Amino acid sequence: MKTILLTGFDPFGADAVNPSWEALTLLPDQVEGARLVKRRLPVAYDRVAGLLAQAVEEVRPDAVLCVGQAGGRTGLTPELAALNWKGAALADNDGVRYDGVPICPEGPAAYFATVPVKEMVAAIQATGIPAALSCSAGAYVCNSTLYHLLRLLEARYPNVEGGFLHVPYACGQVLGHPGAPSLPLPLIAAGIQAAAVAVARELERREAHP
Ligand code: PCA
Repeated sequence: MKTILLTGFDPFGADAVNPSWEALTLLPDQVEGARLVKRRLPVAYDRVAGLLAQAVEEVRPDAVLCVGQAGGRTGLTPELAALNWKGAALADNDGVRYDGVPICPEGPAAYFATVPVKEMVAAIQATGIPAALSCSAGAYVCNSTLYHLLRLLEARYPNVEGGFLHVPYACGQVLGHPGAPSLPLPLIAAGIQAAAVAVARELERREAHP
């Protein structure tokens, strides 16, 4: 049985909840082909790398899929890559703000996700939930999280797949964001589950045909 580490985030900005974590609490601990281990991360540029490294060391997963909120998106969006860049008008939950600087001055310009992003999109869409490939994770904490994750996996766990899935607002949040698109939380959870199953299938395929 494969193990997939799924992470979600604390709420940030003006929101009282973060659908990435709320949805993970609705997921079972096991899906077709994989055990799911869930962890919650702070929205903190300077702490996510250490916490992720700790979680990977402890869980020893076969794949890591981080999940975060992307308010304004209409569907679930696996991220293609992480850029070596951080900067946003909004400070993180520790009060840290970056103005557009490299995440890791000695690191590469970008890392591609190593989870099967196109298969994840297809698997989510097959459940009737909107999904599309995203070519930019932005420049806030989620992009930094994916960059740190992929850098860690490349250096220390080259057989572990890594990726990121952004999810839209959950319906309950849109009173605070008039006109913004949203999905019911159970559908966001079902989409994340479909993506995790696609990752598990890929892990099995890779094992059968290395
Ligand atoms: N979304 C933010 C950070 C935490 C989250 O859930 C982002 O997209 O960077």
